Amino acid sequence: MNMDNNDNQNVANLPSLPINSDAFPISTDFYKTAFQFQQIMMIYESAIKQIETKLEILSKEINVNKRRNPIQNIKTRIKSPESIVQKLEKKHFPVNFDSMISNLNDIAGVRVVCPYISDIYSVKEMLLKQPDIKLISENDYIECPKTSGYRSYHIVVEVPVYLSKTEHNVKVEIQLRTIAMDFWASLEHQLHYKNPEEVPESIRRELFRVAETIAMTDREMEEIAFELQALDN
Ligand code: 0O2
Repeated sequence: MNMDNNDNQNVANLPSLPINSDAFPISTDFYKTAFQFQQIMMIYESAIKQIETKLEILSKEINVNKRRNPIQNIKTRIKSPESIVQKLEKKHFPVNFDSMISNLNDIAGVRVVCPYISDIYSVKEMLLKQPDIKLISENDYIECPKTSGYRSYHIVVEVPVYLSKTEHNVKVEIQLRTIAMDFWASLEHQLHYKNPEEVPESIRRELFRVAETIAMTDREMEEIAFELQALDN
């Protein structure tokens, strides 16, 4: 297959962009900034990969040894440029790369969904035991849920990323939750998390009540799992 021919065809088929190139000149500064941003994001993506692989290995090991999965699924995301700027502005930090790196802990995000509450704590312990993982902060929103009813275990860790010539300690925010907590948080996030002031108090109370019901169900499911485990032993 001739790659050049295909490339030419793609270029010919590109729709014309609704941009006036005189009004938006692509300067050398733009290229430098875009390149720098790309480099930084590549490092954050690598850090996410490291954490994801560590979690997958732990899950595999438990699956082989104990025939069960302590991790239901892992989702990862890099914060969008728009969200980065919004968060820096909201927190009154300067909007530049240095400020972004030192002030934001969740540019790289990993969400770990576990079947049971006890899995959250054991996965977290196993991960934090690893010598190249440094704990920066932790918030137990399971023991102390947020006023919204939100439950999850949050940790911010630093993991080394080795490039060809440099080494970087990169912050990654890890949110660990059960399937039930994830169900609630995902729907609640869509419903109103970004604009809480628009949500009537009655609906907030209702969402809080549902979060409590879900938390109770989580505990009951875990008790059933323990009882069944005891039967096996
Ligand atoms: P998104 O779109 O999910 O990324 P900070 O992270 O700096 O704002 P803090 O207090 O350290 O501040 O963070 P916190 O509250 O420990 O964790 C923030 C993240 O937790 C949020 O990220 C959400 O993902 C999640 N979260 C916190 N509270 C709620 C809640 O009430 N409902 C839901 N659904 N999610 C929540 P972002 O960046 O705000 O949003």
